[in-house]
Amino acid sequence: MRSWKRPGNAAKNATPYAAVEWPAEYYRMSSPPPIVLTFAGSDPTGGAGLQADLLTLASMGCHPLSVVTALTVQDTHGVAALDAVDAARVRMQAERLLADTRVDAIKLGLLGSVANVQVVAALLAEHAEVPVVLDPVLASGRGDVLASDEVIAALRELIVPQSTVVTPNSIEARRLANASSLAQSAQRLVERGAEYVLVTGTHEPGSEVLNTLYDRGGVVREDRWPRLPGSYHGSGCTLASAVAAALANGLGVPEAVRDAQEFTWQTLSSGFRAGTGQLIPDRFFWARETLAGK
Ligand code: PXL
Repeated sequence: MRSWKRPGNAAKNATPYAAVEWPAEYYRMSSPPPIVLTFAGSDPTGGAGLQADLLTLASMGCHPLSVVTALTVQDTHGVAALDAVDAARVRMQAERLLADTRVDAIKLGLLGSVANVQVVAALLAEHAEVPVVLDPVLASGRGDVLASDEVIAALRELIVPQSTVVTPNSIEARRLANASSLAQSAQRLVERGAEYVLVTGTHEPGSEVLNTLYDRGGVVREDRWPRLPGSYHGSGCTLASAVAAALANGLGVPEAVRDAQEFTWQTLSSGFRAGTGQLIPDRFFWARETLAGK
């Protein structure tokens, strides 16, 4: 297993962080970092949503640009309120950034309304060369509803066809594709135009979590992970952002998916209790490990 540690760099060994190796492709000390644009809802807990994306992208050596699509009120127990940002404001935020800054990958999380989905779809069409990772946020891991049937239909029709990788959990895969088996769900999403579909298996039974990457030809890779005992807030956002970060760092999709799973599993196994509810994934586990001399 690849270890996620801060880059070894002899010139920087004076800092307490610098003792260990980091995969070179994730951290180029002398060139500007890859840039990833995320469209996401704010989660004030820092567990999921926009804040999860920013932490993950930064930890994986990218500079994050962000467009806020929704505001939530929540704690580590659940979502108390959700308001979509006005679609014209979403468009303005994104247009300013895209006119000014090169973007190496785009990550989509909670979009909040059909109008926002339409705005994002139009922007993607104008920037078709940029890889797109779609996390189809339909509900939180705890079951809070985060997308209406109309939003789900709009994602299916307008965003899935423009996605490089869609990263549904098994519940989202079935709902997004209107299918019962996971393989059939993935196939339908690919038929709709998604290049790859990564279905995660956290919600399926078993002592291991099976994540499966599909493309037009069927299964591309299967990865099994020991099931962790905790309940985590933000694992899906972390995984999708990690895929986007790895793509922005120049990896192909199967390799990006492998590294993203490994990164995410480590954030979960280092998860911590911030509030009294779900655990928060530690996107900077490697910095704390290094500081602790592990
Ligand atoms: O975990 C999905 C998710 C995404 N985005 C926001 C969220 C959540 C889950 O609660 O609040 C803003």
